[in-house]
Amino acid sequence: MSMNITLGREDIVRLAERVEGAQTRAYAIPKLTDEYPAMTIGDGYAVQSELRRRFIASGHRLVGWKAGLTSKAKMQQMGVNVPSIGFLTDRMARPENGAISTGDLVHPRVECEVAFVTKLALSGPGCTCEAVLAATDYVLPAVEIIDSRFAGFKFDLASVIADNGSSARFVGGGRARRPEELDLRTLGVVMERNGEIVGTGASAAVLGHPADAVAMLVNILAEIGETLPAGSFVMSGGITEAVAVKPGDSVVARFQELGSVSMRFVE
Ligand code: 0L1
Ligand code: MG
Repeated sequence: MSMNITLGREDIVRLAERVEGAQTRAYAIPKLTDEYPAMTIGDGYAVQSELRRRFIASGHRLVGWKAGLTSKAKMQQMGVNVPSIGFLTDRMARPENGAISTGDLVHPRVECEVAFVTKLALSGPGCTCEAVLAATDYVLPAVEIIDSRFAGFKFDLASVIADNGSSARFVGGGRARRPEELDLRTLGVVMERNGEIVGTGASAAVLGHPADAVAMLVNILAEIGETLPAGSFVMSGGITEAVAVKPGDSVVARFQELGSVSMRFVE
């Protein structure tokens, strides 16, 4: 890792256990910097990597990665100024049109994202938008269900990275399309909750181009000593602000050219 890690191994493991407990038993915890005020972004990724190691050791399969906090709207909403990444496992995937339980989540929110599925491996540093597009098999519309484990969604970047970028669930759907058939910068997106429009946006909200967000993700992966294998599922970041959901809500994300993704939330 080329990031600045200040925490010792014991603290990293302790914090990963704390985040894992909050994620798997769905309870809110204070942000980690309350106890470790000098925690760096590198420390956040060290805790996230330990969390990933623990999940994989207990049988979860890594299926891809997510870019987070990639739009101005999200950075403003959350009071941070640098994007982040998190990992995705098979246990977080939910089928399209399905019922998603909220009993095992703290305070879920939904965001519309363009997802990429890769056919070639990518590695940084120096990964570019063009390299991402050349390595992409197809893109599809997706909804990320984020669920910060921090009380009141109050956190800073180091804490949210340790909490795996608030990753909780994700749903891919709609129509898979080849990236060269579309202008990925200008796709319009509408988010509906119970038939009411609760968010609108254009895919350019994500760092100007969703593939730029994926390139950024690959470059951060290089900093933590990882690469993106072929066959990865990558979410490029929320296009609209995140919207809270509760049991009884149904959500439809409509993407121009890519179709829609639906789900409902239950106890
Ligand atoms: O995917 C995201 O942009 C979420 C980043 C983490 C911040 C949050 O919990 O909203
Ligand atoms: Mg997201």
